[in-house]
Amino acid sequence: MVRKLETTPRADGFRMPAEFEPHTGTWMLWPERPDNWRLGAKPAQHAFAAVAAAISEGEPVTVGVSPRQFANARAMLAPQVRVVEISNDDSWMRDCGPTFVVNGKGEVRAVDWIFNAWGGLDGGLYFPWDQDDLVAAKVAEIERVDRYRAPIVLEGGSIHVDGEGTLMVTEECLLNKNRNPDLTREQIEEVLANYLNIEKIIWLGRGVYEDETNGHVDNICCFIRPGVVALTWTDDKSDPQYEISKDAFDRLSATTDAKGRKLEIHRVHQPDPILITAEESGGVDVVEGTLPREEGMRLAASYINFYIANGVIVMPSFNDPHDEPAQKQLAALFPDRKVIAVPAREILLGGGNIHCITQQQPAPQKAG
Ligand code: KQY
Repeated sequence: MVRKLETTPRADGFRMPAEFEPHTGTWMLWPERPDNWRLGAKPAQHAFAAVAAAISEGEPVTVGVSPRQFANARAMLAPQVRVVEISNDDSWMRDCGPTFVVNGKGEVRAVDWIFNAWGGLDGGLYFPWDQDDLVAAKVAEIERVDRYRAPIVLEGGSIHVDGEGTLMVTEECLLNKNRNPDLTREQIEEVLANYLNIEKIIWLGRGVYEDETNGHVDNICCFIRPGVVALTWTDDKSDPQYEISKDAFDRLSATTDAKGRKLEIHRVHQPDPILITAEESGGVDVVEGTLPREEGMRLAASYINFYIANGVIVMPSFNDPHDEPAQKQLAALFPDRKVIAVPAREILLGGGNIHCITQQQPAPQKAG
């Protein structure tokens, strides 16, 4: 039996492990909605399939697919990728999927946050989102893991943990009035402490410039290992991203993590500004209530939106001069993993990137 639990992970001795800890596998969803993905999502589907194939070099991958797209996804995805039917409103498993938690006794559970499509009726990205909000529960059922339904609106892309008690978030997202308008910062912190079992929260200010998620942390900064972070950066002081990244750098420099360590900060230079072309804009269906994709809009491109899997790092590339230096930098930061760059412009055009479309299922852990 899969239980819906009324306690909290902290009370039960569970914690969210870091992404760089061992995984059982990765979950993804399959893109199809034509008001977010151009040309009926076909170019995005090829990009998602390339991401799934790259991750599957290191661990099992499961892709949830609507009934309409099951046969097509099965045909397009590599044979080693498992395909299961999961209805959804769009394909952002990081955000609507479960946050898995583990204890030291070999048990894994799921945290199922309330999902409101990045802001509900106050700036959210589409309506309705009821199928997305069921995804975490469905994954928990498939995996036969017990589930906590957390009492706040939150997306997985808005949190990063180091696995040793530290959580990193942005004020722009977590304190946005379109997520939990009735809760104070302190009340949100208490829920996070109880559901992730963390001791210390590092609050950054804003996320990447023009990020439609209201500044998810996973696009601007992430943990490489405990005590070490990577931050998106630009040397161009006239770029609006400069001030945002500088503020994050200053906050990170001034703080310590849950274990009292000063952070080692690695700056990863962003790609040159990426704008939506007329052709790309013209390929997206116009639907009222969905964020428009207009020619000339700047996309929130960042190399930080990479995914850490067993043995591999899957990073976005943009056909940009900064691609190669970023790949070399990640290879140096993760000497024991193979860094695979996947062309990701088609994912970026949908509003996120590789980290946003993936969700790790950690391996069970036994202490001692
Ligand atoms: O970046 C993400 N985590 C999700 C972006 C959602 C975009 C919806 N159009």
